[in-house]
Amino acid sequence: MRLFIALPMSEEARGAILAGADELRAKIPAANYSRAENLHITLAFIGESNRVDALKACIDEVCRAPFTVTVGGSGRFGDLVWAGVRVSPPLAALERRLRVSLQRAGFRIENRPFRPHITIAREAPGSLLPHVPEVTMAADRVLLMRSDRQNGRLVYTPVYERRLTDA
Ligand code: 2AM
Repeated sequence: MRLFIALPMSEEARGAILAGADELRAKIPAANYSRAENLHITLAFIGESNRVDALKACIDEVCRAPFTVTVGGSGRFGDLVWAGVRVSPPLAALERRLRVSLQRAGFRIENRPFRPHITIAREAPGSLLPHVPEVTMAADRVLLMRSDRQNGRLVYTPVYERRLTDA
């Protein structure tokens, strides 16, 4: 199965991003918009794997105290439009611990710089960007997600959830 590890959105952050998506949809209706329930921040892309227990162990090993994440603003990777995520020290540290742990466990994780984002739309040509208000949310859960294409739609299903706790 196709897997990735992500932080979920708070409802307030989801609302801010959907407002940006609606603004963009009015101008670029033909783009491929992320469904509301699919919005997330990817921490690590695993790709095809069935090593779920090893992935759970990596997640358990790297999760520490909860922190906050600020989302807002927007940008593009070509035709992909994203909402921004501020890179704070605890977010960068979590991503780095996770990458190291996954690589040690034998997963092939690319060493590209971490550019956290929330994909709003794919196949959105041009240079228009939506306004996405700034929202600060709690990062208190890490999810192992499975990605499937069902009838042409991307469906993400949580496989494992780990809470970030002070304990
Ligand atoms: P994207 O939204 O910028 O495409 C599930 O595919 C998640 O993993 C998406 O958030 C996707 O980012 C991210 N991802 C990172 N690297 C990927 C890759 N090589 N192929 C597919 N998705 C990738």
